[in-house]
Amino acid sequence: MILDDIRQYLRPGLAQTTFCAGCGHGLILGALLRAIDAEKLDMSKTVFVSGIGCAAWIPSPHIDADTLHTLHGRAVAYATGVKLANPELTVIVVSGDGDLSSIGGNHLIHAARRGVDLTVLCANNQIYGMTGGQTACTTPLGAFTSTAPKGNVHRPFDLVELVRAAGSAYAARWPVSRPIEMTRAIRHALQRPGFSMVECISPCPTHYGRMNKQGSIREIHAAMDQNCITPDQAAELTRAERLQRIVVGEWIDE
Ligand SMILES: Cc1ncc(C[n+]2csc(CCOP(=O)(O)OP(=O)(O)O)c2C)c(N)n1
Ligand code: SF4
Ligand SMILES: [Mg+2]
Repeated sequence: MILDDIRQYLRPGLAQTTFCAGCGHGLILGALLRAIDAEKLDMSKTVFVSGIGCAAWIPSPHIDADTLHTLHGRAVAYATGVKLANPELTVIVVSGDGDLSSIGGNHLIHAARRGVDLTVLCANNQIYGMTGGQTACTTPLGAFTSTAPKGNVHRPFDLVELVRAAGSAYAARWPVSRPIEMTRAIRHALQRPGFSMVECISPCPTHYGRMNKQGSIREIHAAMDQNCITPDQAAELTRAERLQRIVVGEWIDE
């Protein structure tokens, strides 16, 4: 697909994005727009909802459609309201790991439990990027953050397992270094009625990368790619070992 095809979805007049150089969030925007184009979504009947954080800027201000940039942690609650008010709308939530699974964790699991017809993209950079790189509920064990200078002592949520256990019909996980798979997963999530979540693993070189000495963005992408394993490979590992890897794929629960 040529760039012009997805440029049509961008809000006119934007000179540049707000993301730092090397941030993965712009790649998630690209994957989302490619999925939207492939699915031929009617932008006049699509609403994008985000909370607060760098990831919340993925849809707003970039996408030329109705966007709700809401309170921190409340994106799923607003999205649920939009869907209930007008069930004909396609409602897409795009927000960060902190926004969706820390402060907003209850909204996420209960929307999954109720099967609210939403497509949720969680941009997981394993940290609170916007506010200075604090530990999140997704930060790996032992990782360095601005609030864990000696290494994080708490194990992270597995967000795919979390929403599946709550009742999500569809969940997927891909890093931004696998844009084709990520785009395909977003398409599948859009096609499926009920609650769907795609966890998009996204580097934050400014905070997480710097604090964990991850090197250049090229090295970060290479390491992310090497860290990916399939669910079959994950089955051979202990939970602690699994949480240090990126288990990629899609999980469909009818
Ligand atoms: C009620 C409330 N608490 C805290 C904040 C401060 N705050 C803004 S964004 C953010 C974390 C964002 O992290 P995440 O959703 O992971 O997005 P990222 O910036 O990492 O992409 C926090 C704690 C806030 N805006 N409102
Ligand atoms: S602080 Fe991190 S998450 Fe935020 S824009 Fe910069 S690289 Fe991206
Ligand atoms: Mg984050």
